[in-house]
Amino acid sequence: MKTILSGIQPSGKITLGNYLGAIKNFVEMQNNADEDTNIFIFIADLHAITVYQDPVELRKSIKSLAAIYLACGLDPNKSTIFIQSEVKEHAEIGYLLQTMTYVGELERMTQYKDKMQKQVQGVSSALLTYPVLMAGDILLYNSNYVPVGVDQKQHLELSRTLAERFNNRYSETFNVPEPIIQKVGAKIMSLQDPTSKMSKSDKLEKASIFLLDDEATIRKKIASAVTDSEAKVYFDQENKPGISNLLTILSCCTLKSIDELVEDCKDMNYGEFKKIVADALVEKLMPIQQRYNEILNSEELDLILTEGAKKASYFANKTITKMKRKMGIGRKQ
Ligand code: AQP
Repeated sequence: MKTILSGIQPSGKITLGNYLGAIKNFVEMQNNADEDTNIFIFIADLHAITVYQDPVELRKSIKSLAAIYLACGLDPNKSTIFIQSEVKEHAEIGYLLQTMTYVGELERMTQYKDKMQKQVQGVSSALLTYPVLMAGDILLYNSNYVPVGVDQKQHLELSRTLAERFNNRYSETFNVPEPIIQKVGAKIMSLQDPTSKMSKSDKLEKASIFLLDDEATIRKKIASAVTDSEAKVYFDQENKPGISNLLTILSCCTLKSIDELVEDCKDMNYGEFKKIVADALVEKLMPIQQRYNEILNSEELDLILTEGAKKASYFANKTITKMKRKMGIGRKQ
């Protein structure tokens, strides 16, 4: 039996980066998985509150992300889809693992340092301990594989360390999880600053394509994407980050290789090239949006989430009971 697990935070509007770097990958893995594979995909609401979220907006974002998962092709008959906070063992394992994590291991995390810099006041302690909660998410289901974007690699490394530490300190309990990072699309960049990652929390609206952006907005954002002055389409991450990012997006949407696309687009000016990218995005995202609108207010969505939480809780409870027994806390069960 193999287990695959991943999740996304409902911390804002889901971006094209979240889709190409994560959700699209979840769906492919689900569709290629054999009968012997258990897949858990969750909505990481406990992670989202490491920075303040407006409660009304957060609740809307949770439901919206669930509908996006389904609209993108996650199938509740093949994947267990649930909300993290509805499986109470996530918070519990987070604490158990904190007791085995060193402060220094957390203070070195790049994402923590970045977010610290952006937030001048009121940095919560949960922002520091977030990677332990993430390790807990992974170990709770004894996951073997975790599909993530490249920005999560360092956090996944901590999950591996903690799995090994628990196994060595107590006895063999956890698989040591491996990240699955796809070759193209693992880091979609901001359209306005193509040297930094496209992010939900980017304050600049036109830096990100959101999965639910309408056609006109998508076209406008691609048209205003930052490029360079050379006016020649080819891939060079270092010297042409804007064009390289658009080529990556086009490759993910069309499933053509970057080399093939460079050949197709080499005689185009940037205006023509951007139109091709926008067309491909519209073609990819419009059917997803149509399904999203059908699913969002359906009763089915709630039923799927209730069923998912029930199934996830069953596995999570088994792990927590085993951990407590090995750690010597509570009464022996
Ligand atoms: N730009 C990106 N390119 C490729 N993959 C990405 N991911 C995020 N941005 C990109 C992947 O999406 C998954 C879910 O991410 P998350 O919501 O748990 O946290 P994040 O990485 O912090 O995402 P954001 O969009 O940057 O959110 P905020 O702004 O709230 O911090 C992960 O697998 C991630 O790699």
